[in-house]
Amino acid sequence: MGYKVAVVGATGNVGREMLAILAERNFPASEVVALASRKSAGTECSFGDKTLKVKALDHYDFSDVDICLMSAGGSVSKEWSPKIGAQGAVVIDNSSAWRMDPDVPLIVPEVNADAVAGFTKKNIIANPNCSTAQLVVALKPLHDKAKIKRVVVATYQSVSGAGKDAMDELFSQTKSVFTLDEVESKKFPKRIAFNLIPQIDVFMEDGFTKEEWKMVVETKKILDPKIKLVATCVRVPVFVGHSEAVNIEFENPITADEAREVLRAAPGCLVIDKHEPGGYVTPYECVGEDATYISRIREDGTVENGLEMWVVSDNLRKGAALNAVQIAECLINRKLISAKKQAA
Ligand code: 2RA
Repeated sequence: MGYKVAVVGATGNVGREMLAILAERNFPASEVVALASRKSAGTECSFGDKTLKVKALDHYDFSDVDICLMSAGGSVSKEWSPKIGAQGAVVIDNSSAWRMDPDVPLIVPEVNADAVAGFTKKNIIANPNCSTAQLVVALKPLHDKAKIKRVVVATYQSVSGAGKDAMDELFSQTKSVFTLDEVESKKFPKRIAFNLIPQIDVFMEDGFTKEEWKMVVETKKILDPKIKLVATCVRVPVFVGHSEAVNIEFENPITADEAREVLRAAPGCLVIDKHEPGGYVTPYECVGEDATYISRIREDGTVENGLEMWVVSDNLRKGAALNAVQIAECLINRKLISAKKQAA
């Protein structure tokens, strides 16, 4: 028995990663279809060692599709996820369109897998923002151990979070700097090569950006609404891999050693934390990996029950595509969906 899986947005950074991860993990698919806009229809994309012909979303019949992994942006999801869900396919959406909808579960399997059962209301499950996903994977074991009161996080987010064109811009700007050509910025408000931009997404009334707001509201929905969180999200000239400097205040005491111990045992976490040059993870090393890496764990003596840590993960994988595939696996493992077309 296999599941028919559709990947919508198959030609984007995350869509391509979804296809790669479905193949890598031998997902029990009877068929995988790659869908994208009419402009991309007819192009080819990889699915493991196979090549798929990209089909146009706008006339596709989802009536025999079991699972739809969607990474095509919020407006496409707003229009298409209800239609696809109404045809009986479970939509796992990577955009922000449905994350705060009370009838749509927002899921990171290592953190709140039980909530996935709520998908039946709209047949839609939301994937969190990439910077939220890696954060809650690291916070969850610590919250269970010593109850988190407040989190202050600064993120250092790679350009792949802004799409393929943004990666191309970093590449061309970096070259231009060396050839003294004019450095122009289209995908970012200012030049990104050898620079840092303290703005991801649009500014809100209160001076925070939407990316920073997402980290607050999504962490509350996934982990615990009582946790106070404030974020500063920064774009950095790195192609793939988001990094986060995290400061945590707990209700109860917890030492750095105790934190290291619970993190080492926690699902999805990999602690690399030696007090020596190179004894920590950098974005360069996380690319292509599934883990949420935690380094630089240390007590913060400036507050009661304080802790500092460094969290790094591949934003295209755990931050998006891997988490979506893991949600699909969770549905199957918990027997919450069955394949429409049983094996003959
Ligand atoms: C970014 N988290 O990094 C946002 C969306 N992927 O641009």
